[in-house]
Amino acid sequence: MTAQALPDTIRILVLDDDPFMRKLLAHMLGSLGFDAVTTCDSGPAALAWVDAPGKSPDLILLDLNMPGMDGIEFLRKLAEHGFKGSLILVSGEDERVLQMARKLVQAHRLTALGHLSKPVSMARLSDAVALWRQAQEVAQRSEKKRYGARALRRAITHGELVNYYQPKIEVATGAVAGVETLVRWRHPVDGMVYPDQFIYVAEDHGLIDALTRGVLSRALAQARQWLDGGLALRVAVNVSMKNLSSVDFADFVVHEALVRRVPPQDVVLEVTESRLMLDQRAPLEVLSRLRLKRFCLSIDDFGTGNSSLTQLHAISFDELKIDKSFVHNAWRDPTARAIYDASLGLGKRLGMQVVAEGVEDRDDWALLQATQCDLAQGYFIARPMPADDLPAWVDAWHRRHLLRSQPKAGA
Ligand code: G
Ligand code: G
Ligand code: MN
Repeated sequence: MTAQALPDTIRILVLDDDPFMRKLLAHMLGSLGFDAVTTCDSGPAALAWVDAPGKSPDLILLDLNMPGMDGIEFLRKLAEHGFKGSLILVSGEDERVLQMARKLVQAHRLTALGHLSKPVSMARLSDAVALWRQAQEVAQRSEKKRYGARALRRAITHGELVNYYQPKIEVATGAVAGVETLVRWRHPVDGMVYPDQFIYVAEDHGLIDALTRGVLSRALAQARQWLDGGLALRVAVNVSMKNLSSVDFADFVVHEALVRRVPPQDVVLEVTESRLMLDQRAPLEVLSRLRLKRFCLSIDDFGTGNSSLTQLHAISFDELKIDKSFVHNAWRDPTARAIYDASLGLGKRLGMQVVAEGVEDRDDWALLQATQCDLAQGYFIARPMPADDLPAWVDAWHRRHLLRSQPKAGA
């Protein structure tokens, strides 16, 4: 059952060994307005479509459990064949298996847009396709924005990078404890560009040092300005492992804090291991020296495998940030919850401040309170904002949320 695929219609391929499911899904897609639907009963047949010039599907609905080439093997083949479209996984397997398959899809750098459990309902299918359309639009928008090293270098020297700041809140009291600095690129033509579109460019082209130094200088100057205005905030800056591979990074941080007159205790360095570091000597030296000078070290994205237990063992961190994937929805996702609990317990046991990031709603916040997590960060509290917006935000927040309104120590 092959419909004629017009150039600008959306081509959908349904791969399922079960003829009834093929018919059903094709019929449902038809009634959702998709008429360029191809169905295949085996992986090899589907791959032939993927390879067909001008006929490669935009979206594949993939059944995981098939005889012969199963869905998992098909995923690898798809990646090998350079498939550029998206996937929706369909399976009668349990949630964990589907989640695992989604991880695999990501590992292959394919795009998965949710999964559907059998039996598939019309409403679920409609939701999944709507999600896909949205993602398609986002992808199209960001497609234009692939930046090269030269553009980024220019942006750094022309001062187009600006710092945004996202509050970190003490869960027990509601007090604003500090902020995390998140860099943005105010592109003269494209508008706001986010770090996931240029940090890796900086890392790959030897620009990450210049970028981080700029971010840090601005953040410390800003911290000083807030201090002068009576607002004491710990300021965190993201540092990639690449920054730590040159031993003079420590000197730079020490010098900046000194000239900006910001106490090291109020400067937090959030360290993520962005890729495998073969030589740990320089990072260890830099972090040890900074620790010795009383700067705060934070292990970022904890639990993602980039921030490993080995690092925790080797380096004396003051703070542990549980990755958002184990925080948001952990109250209802038992696997995320187990990882959240373990990370929280580990952090506390090692005497660290534990921060949960990705607190997106009231339920997430309630979990942090119930489990006595130290600090919270996320959209539920505030999105990253320009420096100028922060003092008013802090005022408003404290007026609404400060649970214990006692004067601060030293006040
Ligand atoms: O808001 P968000 O999209 O801002 O940030 C996306 C990612 O980019 C996060 O993982 C964050 O750690 C990283 N990031 C943000 N700002 C910086 C920065 O100044 N330096 C580095 N190395 N990473 C940053
Ligand atoms: O440095 P790190 O990887 O932790 O960067 C934090 C990232 O998470 C930034 O991109 C920031 O914009 C983003 N972020 C902050 N709060 C939330 C949240 O509540 N939900 C989600 N999904 N992302 C968040
Ligand atoms: Mn961070």
